[in-house]
Amino acid sequence: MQSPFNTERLSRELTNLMERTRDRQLRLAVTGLSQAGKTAFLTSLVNQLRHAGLEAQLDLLPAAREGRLLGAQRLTQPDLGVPRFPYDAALSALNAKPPRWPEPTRGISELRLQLRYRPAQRGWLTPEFSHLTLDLFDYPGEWLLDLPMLAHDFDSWCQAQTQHNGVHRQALFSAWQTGVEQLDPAAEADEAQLADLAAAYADGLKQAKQAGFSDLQPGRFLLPGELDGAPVLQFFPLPDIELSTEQRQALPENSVYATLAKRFRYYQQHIVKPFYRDHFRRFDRQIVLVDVLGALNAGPERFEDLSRALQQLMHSFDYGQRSLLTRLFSPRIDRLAIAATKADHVTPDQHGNLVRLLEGLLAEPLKDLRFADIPVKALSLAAIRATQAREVNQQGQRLAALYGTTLEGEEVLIYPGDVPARLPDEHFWQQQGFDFPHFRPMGSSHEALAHIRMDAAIDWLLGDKLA
Ligand SMILES: Nc1nc2c(ncn2[C@@H]2O[C@H](COP(=O)(O)OP(=O)(O)OP(=O)(O)O)[C@@H](O)[C@H]2O)c(=O)[nH]1
Ligand SMILES: [Mg+2]
Repeated sequence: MQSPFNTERLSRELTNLMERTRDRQLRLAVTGLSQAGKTAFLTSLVNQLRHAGLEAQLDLLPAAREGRLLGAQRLTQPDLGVPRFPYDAALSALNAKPPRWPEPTRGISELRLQLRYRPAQRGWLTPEFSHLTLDLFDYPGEWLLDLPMLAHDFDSWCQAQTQHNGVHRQALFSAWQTGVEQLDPAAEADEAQLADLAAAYADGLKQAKQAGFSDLQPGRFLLPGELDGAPVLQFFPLPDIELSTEQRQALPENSVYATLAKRFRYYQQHIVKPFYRDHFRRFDRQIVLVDVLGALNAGPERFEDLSRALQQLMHSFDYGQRSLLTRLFSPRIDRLAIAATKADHVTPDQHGNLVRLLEGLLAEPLKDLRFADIPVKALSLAAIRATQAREVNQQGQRLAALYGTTLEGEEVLIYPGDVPARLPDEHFWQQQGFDFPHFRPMGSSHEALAHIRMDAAIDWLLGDKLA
């Protein structure tokens, strides 16, 4: 009879044990532009994990389905100088009467969770319970689009910013445009004039945000925080400068051009870089959230604008060796998810198309990710489901519909429209309306938050660590 203490088995057990102790920490970056659904996703993620093993619906997460995931506790976060992610405030809003969505995020926050689970396979040395520490952070989406700014110098940034030629968007910047056209880049800088023009530019950005545009830089102009009024926020792009590179560089330091270029560089070095160094320096897994449906609802110019903003963003997050982020901060990431959020705004039969549309929107970055051999999963989800899928009978036909309560408190039963399976063309915009209201969250009191495919997202992002 073979002795159970053979060396091969012992060494296997030891390797297993070492892996268990080493790999038990994960930093997850939740990325998405302003209003993409980051805070809702994080709130739901924490909520589902805390209710795992109880009433959370996590059938697509094997550790939960098999009853091995026992729950999650909040731990003291590593960085004591950063506010804690306001999970309780978010839940109070969702459970208020009437329920409200959590507030838009105005600053950075962090959360450390400890997940407790029973390993799937037990050996001699495997403990009965294991833990996984999950580090999460939240920030205003406005700040994320500053990352692509690091790839520019002042001249190329000016060019990129003044290429937006959609009529609606241009109209929002008309006050700034009129002022900047009269500005001579070679003239001596007048502080008050630059401050006024910067304020007009910031105003254009704020209006563009209100109007549903996504491609908005610099992000701190929208949410300046403690930098409000500081000269570092008093710059803007200069359109169509009719000077050669040599002529520009020869301009005196106190010229309009040199002053704006200096502030641009200061913004890059002292605002953008530290934000990325401190928070995106290291993460293991990433989920990119995109409000595809919101853009579809807002029409062709907004949709184009979202597409442009995403291309830029994903280009900066490109994980190949030469990418900007890799060169600057060398994060190591081994898995990525892209998700179309707020999928509860369309009927379930449209979810397949929604994923295909998301893949179409991110086609170029997806190619790069494949080339870099980083596994990617595309899905549609609703972190906090606000509608119920129903069927209605119309002239003997059963049709899919959504039931929910609008933000104004009106109960509605609607069919919001068909999601195109590929990037919409002119025909789509002309022929097919797409229209849905914003829904009020349903409230959950003591239960886990209702969701769509949060379990699939959790499984992809950390399921393998709970094996
Ligand atoms: N129906 C529905 N609406 C959602 C869902 N998630 C987010 N929303 C809506 O989208 C809005 C923005 O979501 P947030 O999670 O605050 O977005 P964010 O990415 O954190 O935005 P910033 O903090 O501004 O960067 C919410 O106020 C809701 O109106 C969802 O799962 N379902
Ligand atoms: Mg937020």
